[in-house]
Amino acid sequence: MQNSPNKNALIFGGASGIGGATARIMIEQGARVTIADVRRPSGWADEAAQYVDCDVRDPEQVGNAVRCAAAQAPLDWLVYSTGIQHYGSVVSTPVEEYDLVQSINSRGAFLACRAAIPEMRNGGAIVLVSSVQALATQKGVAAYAASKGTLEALMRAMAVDHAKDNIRVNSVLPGTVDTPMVRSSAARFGGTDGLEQTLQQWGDSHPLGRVAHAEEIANLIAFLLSDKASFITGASYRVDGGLLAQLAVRL
Ligand code: BMA
Repeated sequence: MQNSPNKNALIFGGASGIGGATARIMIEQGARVTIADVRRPSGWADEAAQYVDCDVRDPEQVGNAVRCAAAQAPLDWLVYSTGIQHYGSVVSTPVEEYDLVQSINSRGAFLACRAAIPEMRNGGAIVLVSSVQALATQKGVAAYAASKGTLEALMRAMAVDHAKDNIRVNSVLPGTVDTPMVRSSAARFGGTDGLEQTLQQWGDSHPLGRVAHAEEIANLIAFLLSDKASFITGASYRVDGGLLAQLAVRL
């Protein structure tokens, strides 16, 4: 499906998970794809995408990733899908851990957009991968929820500031998705043996009765980036299997 042959895309966190699924779709569409991540994608994207080693905590490395992506053509699409999850309340979260979650989940998005927007010389589109936890949350994820709330506010601010540059900025709010991040969380709670069972339990809390596949989020990201979404900016979209539509009250 070569319907975006001339697009130049940069995906932070594009080696796996939601970012990885997004990279695959873009490659299939014929876009030029750069993946910025701390680890190489395993196998599939080796030839199809340019890989840049990038720790999003470091402005230099983020700037380098943007420079590599924009070296041959202006940037059209930016996806920020880098994220980690830590558990704890405000009281039990060590300050260093709070800072770490913020710097990877939201400060990195600030750095990425700060470097990338000036390279979107023909306009473009940005999608930030947030979470339903920007809107409603569960116990013990204070730092993570705060970082995702920050992403939402950042998304709106950039949409307003850069509409004049013909740059659209939106976010997606996934529920529970089968990604390496969620699998490592599930292993923490269910142990390696109970991992699948824990994932299923988490899936059960979504009205559709399962966790999402990363592609189901990536499809929305691809739409929001595409010209089909040309009048959409400053908006966030839940992809959560009905999770936030449901009250916990049981009849
Ligand atoms: C995601 C992650 C998952 C969680 C889901 C729904 O962003 O935090 O671990 O299951 O939200 O709360």
